[in-house]
Amino acid sequence: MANDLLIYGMKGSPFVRKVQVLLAEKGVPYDFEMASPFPAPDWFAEISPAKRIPVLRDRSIGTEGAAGTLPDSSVICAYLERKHPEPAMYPRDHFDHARALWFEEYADSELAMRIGLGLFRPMVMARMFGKEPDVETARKTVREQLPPLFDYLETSIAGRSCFVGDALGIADIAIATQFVNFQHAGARIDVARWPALAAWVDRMLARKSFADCIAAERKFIPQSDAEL
Ligand SMILES: N[C@@H](CCC(=O)N[C@@H](CS)C(=O)NCC(=O)O)C(=O)O
Repeated sequence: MANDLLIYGMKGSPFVRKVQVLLAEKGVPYDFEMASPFPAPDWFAEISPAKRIPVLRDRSIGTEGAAGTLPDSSVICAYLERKHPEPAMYPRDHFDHARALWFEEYADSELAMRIGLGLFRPMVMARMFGKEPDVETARKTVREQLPPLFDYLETSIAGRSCFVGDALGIADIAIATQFVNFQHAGARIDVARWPALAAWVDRMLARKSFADCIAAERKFIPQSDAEL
C-alpha cells in the first residue's frame, strides 16, 4: 500500500536529500517519484510554480494535481515537523528556534549557491550531461569562495556537537546535506584549518539517515579524482 507521503525529486539534490534525511531521522516512511527540473515537464510546473525540486505530496490531503502538494524543502520540513513532531528537529526555545532557521537559511542560500553552482554543477552535473568537468571553476570555489563560509561554520560548531542546542536538528541537516554535494564533487575539508567542522561533517555523514542516501547516490554519481 502507498505511503501518505510522496517526494517528487531527483536523488543527488541537496534539497531533496534534506527532506529525505529529516524523514529518516523521524522514522517516517515515504514514497519517491523521480521528477527532473532540467527541464520541468508541464505536469511538474503545476505542483512546483518555481520549477524546483523537491515537492512533497501528502496523499491524505490530495492525490491529484496540486492538491496536497507543497514545494520548497524548508516549507516541507516545517510541515513534517508539525505532522510528525517526534523526535523534534526544531528547538522548542524561541531564540534557539530562530537560530536554527537562520542556519537553515544560510545553508540553503550561501552554502548551496557556492557548492551547487561553483562545485557540484561544474564537476558532477557536467559529466552527467556528457560534458568535460570544469576543474578550474571548482578549484576557485574551493580555494576562494568557500573559506570565509567555513571559517564562520568552524566558529559556530567548535566545542559543540550540534549547531543549535545539544540535539540533532534542522540546522545540522540543512548544512550537512550541502557537504554531501561538496564531497560528491571530490572536494575535502582541510582538517588542519577547520578541525571542528571536518569532524562534525564526518559524524553527520556517518549517520544512517545520510549514509543511506549517499550510498544510493554513489551508484549513479560519477566520482572525481581531480585535485581540488
Ligand atoms: N529553495 C528551494 C531550492 C530548491 C532548488 O533549487 N532545487 C534545485 C535542484 S538542487 C532545482 O530544482 N533547480 C532547478 C532550477 O533551478 O531550474 C528548496 O529549498 O527546495
